[in-house]
Amino acid sequence: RNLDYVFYTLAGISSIPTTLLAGQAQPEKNPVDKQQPNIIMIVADDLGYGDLSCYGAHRISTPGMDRIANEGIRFTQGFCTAATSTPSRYSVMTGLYPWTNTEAKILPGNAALIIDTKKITLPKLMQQAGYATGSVGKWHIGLGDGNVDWNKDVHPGAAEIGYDYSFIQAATNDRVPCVFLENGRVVGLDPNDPLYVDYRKNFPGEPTGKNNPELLRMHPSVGHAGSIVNGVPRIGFQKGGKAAQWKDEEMAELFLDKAKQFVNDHKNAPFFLYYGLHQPHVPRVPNERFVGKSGMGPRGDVILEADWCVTEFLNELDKLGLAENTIVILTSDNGPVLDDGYKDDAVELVGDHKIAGPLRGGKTSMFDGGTRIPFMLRWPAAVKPQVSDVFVCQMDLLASFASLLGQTYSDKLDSENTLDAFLGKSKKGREELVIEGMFNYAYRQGDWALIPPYYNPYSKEDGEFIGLGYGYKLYNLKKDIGQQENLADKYPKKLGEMINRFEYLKST
Ligand code: NG6
Ligand code: CA
Repeated sequence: RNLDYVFYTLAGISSIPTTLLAGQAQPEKNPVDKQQPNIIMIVADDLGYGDLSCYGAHRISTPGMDRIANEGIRFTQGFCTAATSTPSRYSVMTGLYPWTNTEAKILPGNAALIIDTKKITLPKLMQQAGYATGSVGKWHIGLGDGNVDWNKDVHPGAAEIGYDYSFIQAATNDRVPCVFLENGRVVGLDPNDPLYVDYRKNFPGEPTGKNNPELLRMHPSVGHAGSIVNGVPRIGFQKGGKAAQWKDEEMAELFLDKAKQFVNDHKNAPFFLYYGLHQPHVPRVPNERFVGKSGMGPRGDVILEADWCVTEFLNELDKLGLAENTIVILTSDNGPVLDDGYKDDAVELVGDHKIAGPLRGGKTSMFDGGTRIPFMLRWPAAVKPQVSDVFVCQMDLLASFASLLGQTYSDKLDSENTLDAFLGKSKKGREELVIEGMFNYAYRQGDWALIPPYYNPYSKEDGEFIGLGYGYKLYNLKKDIGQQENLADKYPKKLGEMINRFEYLKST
């Protein structure tokens, strides 16, 4: 592997110092295609733009994640497509906008796989390029056909969309089934104690968060009234499968071990790993080693735990000699939130920590806090450390990696090839993006953001945080990163153009 050559090529330097080529064969026409770096995508769950010290947090220190930023590119305008998990992850996997599939909304744990197994996906693209592919951690894009028997093989799932190996949680930390699936099979299930899952009604005689608060060690603030697993009430009901139930406080290390194992198993061939950290999504139950460590309660503690996982994982790449030619991306599936349904002191102890940094809103929001997320990429062999303010989106990784690996596909996707922006050698990223909030869509074009009128009679706060309300909102992000000054009346022409374009994009 001729890494120096790749570096100069990617940096756009066409004349290569001859010293670098001394004693080496002349590089072929397109050496980047042959380069085949390993690719790892670490996607945290609900991690905010302001949650990392490299993005300006000062009450919390995240040296593990910061290392990726310091040794690679930190994007200040990196976006996901949606302010909640399922639609956001759907876009990463498929390269499609979330509205291309009406099922791409926050899924229950027994929802069917929402990805068309006949179409190209990010992991399939990697397989096509000869990569071994693996998925570890949070999943949340559905499993099975909608009528799953959890005591048998669960298909279609990760394998059918392109993962050779998978060790995953079906949905979220707070949704049943609270078990792991390895290659489509529930791990550690005792055949004499079958597992049943239902989202409509409880199983007779089973305790729930609603009826048995005395059994809880963490209490809900809203919802989360279903089955109790590991002392924590969840969404939905499950029965049986006791031996397979997860322990929240062991989950981080377990996912880390599986991620490390996958890398070890494939250290001699190119691989793609999608590593879904489960933090800081609720319920926030850190390992005891992190309890109280942040001074901000469980939400801060689990961020430190996640950061430790990243540190350990990067150390493993060092140990295996893989760091140099491995692309590591770290990002989040949507913006941050404090109270997301459990009384875990997130609001009380946050102090002056700004979970979304200078951005307005957070998870579920049409303001930037919902979809502008931590986004960094490290590839020592080819990418110079830098901070980039180029507008990039996770959905574009599919087309961009296709370009990097010399792959093609016949499906028409929303994913755009912005490879040069991802690698820090171009200032040209995305020009526009439609953004999905929990309730509706917003539109970003250049420095401008448009939030169309939507009104929710049930919530007073939605205007402040989510962006609901009467009338159009128009912001200039460059001058007003916190989206405080609505310029809709001041720039009617700009507003009209943005509305037309937004309506057009949504209708195609
Ligand atoms: C909401 C849950 C929230 C979280 C979210 C999904 C309640 C009251 N709220 O419905 O706790 O689970 O769904 O988060 O139940 S996501 O990051 O996976 O999209
Ligand atoms: Ca999430």
